[in-house]
Amino acid sequence: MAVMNREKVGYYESVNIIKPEDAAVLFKAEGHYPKRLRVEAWTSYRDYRNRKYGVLLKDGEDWKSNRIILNKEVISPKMQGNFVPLLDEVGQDFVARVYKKIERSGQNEWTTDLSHELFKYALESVSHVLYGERLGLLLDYIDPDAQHFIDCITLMFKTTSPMLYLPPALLRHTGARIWKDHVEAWDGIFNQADRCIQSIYRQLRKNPEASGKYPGVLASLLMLDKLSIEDIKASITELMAGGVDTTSITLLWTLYELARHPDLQEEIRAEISAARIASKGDVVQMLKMVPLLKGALKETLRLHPVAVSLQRYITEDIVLQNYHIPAGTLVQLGLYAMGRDHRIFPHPEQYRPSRWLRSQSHYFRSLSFGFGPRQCLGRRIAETEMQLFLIHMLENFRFEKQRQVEVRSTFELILLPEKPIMLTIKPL
Ligand code: HEM
Ligand code: 2DC
Repeated sequence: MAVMNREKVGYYESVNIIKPEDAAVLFKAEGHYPKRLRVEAWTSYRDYRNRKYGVLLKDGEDWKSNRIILNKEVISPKMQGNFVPLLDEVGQDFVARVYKKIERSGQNEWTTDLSHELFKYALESVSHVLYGERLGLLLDYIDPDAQHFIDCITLMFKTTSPMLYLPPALLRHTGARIWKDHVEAWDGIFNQADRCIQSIYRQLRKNPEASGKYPGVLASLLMLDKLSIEDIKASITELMAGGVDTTSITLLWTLYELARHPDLQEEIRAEISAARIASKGDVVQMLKMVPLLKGALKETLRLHPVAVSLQRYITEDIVLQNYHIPAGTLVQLGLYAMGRDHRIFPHPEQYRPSRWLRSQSHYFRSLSFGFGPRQCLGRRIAETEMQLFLIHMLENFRFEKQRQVEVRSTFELILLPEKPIMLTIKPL
């Protein structure tokens, strides 16, 4: 396999790399306003509907000034303490829901494709953090609007990928189905997010004094009064939409791997039990005592990354493998390829969370959430939400898989399992 190559896909040209040493050079040359590949379908929709770009789609100084304010409320370690109780509550409710499903099955176990339940868990979690309120998605009755929102996100991703290679402007003018579906999907996403945002906004106007309780990201941003309402809306919508398929699919892959590795599942369960006892009810403390669990999530994302690649337009000339690459070039780091390269990860086909423990060097190898100031804004929420989910689930259930068939990934803008993953869940 070539270590580096130039390619022209559709209408953009890029240099592709996979080695950690090259990644280090790339990220040193990303400049003050790191810029990734522009997803034209997403910007076209906003231009078409006259909606503002959020932090995902902004660039330059506008991106930086918004991102700095959002960082404080969304990704700073200080916020972890506020998010933990909110996410912990959702995790507990999910466990209760699984017990109910097991009871109803009448067989003391539940065999299922968990993906739809996980979508609801993820949306409930991110909404609790953003709005400080529960949507109630883990109850028996599902709000059709919430279900529609979830379906719209899936459709939005699915319709984006063909448009990476066909200019949306062209599709729009020829009235193509794919563009229409894409617009419908984003309309559904924005309508639902607008409803949630409006409801919090009205409550805040009626009852402006702080109650002492953490009010959620949206209310914090509104009270801070440093971003315009339109900027806040745009980024909150992106956070809400970005918070569903990403974490739910990663959790599904993790349960799949743990079901295939029962001894490892037991080892992580033991780590969790010990951490539960040692932390004496302090959940924030507990999260600092589960390195193998965190390694499992990194290992899942190594083999099953959400983003197939990271990209940057470099702002200065660089040299990679003796090739001179001029400023302005789009450089793509193949995350999926890197995660499966034996020169970078010995025995890459093996799921081995222990390779992420402190004893080893991880120099530019842990890049699933991107890197630097442009890395995933939802990272802290995602990590906390996934860790708490696995803690609660492993404390209560054992996960098994019927046949040992390899499930591969398919590309629908993000990487997804190519077929349903069936798991059997049993009470411990
Ligand atoms: C950006 C991965 C979950 C919101 C990104 C990027 C990656 C990524 C690779 C690009 C980073 C870069 O270019 O360096 C993931 C993974 C997730 C996850 C692996 C979970 C397993 C989430 C969640 C949210 C979210 C839960 C929202 C709560 C965003 C946003 C950006 C982003 C807003 C754009 C940030 C910017 O451009 O400044 N994510 N993500 N992500 N993600 Fe995530
Ligand atoms: C897809 O060639 C493949 O986190 C393209 O939560 C290059 C590319 C560009 C941007 C990447 C995208 C890929 C995959 C999905 C990512 C996206 C940036 C953010 C987005 C990685 C690698 C994602 C899933 C966000 C989505 C938020 C949105 C729904 C509001």
